[in-house]
Amino acid sequence: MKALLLIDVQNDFMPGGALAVPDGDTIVPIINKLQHQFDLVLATQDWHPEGHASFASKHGKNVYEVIDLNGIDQVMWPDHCVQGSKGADFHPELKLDKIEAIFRKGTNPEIDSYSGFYDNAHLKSTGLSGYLKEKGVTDLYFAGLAGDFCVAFSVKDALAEGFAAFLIEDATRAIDAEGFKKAKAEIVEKGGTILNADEV
Ligand code: VGL
Ligand code: ZN
Repeated sequence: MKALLLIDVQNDFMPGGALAVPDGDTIVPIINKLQHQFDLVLATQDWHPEGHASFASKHGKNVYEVIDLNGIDQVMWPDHCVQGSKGADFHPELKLDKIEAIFRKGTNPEIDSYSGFYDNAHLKSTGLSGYLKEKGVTDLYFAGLAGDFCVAFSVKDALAEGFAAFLIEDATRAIDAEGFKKAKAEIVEKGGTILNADEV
């Protein structure tokens, strides 16, 4: 059974948003067209409390600086996807009618969570893996933002959880091209597949 997991298709990751991914909005029509090809469509939502530990403003740091946060490298992000804010909403054009469940992440104020499965220290599960297994999902397809962060981390966790994982490259955009290239190589090395929407 194959499922589509939409990662963080939220206003703050769109052009004009707080943590804009270049051309992030161009994936929305592609994702909308893709949805009917899947038995199950799910989404993640980055959902941070105010003053989250990943926010540069919290530490008086410069944005995009990397700090050590409890032993883990943490990029200092602009304040983004604050719970209940307009920036945390899904893109207004994203079709929502097929999305059966939304997994929120980044809610713990002390730790970031790029993956839809686990926080960055792999301490706490969102329950996504168990949900998918109960539904009988074997093949998991990924689209959304950002390719080099939350999408890549989710794909790698999916592979580690035993799912066949497929990254739909033209239905994602990255913050940093070089980082995304590295992430894709890692995904392929771990047994994942990179493909385009017309190959789904
Ligand atoms: C993301 C940075 C911080 C993402 C979320 O969705 O890729 N990136 N929070
Ligand atoms: Zn975030």
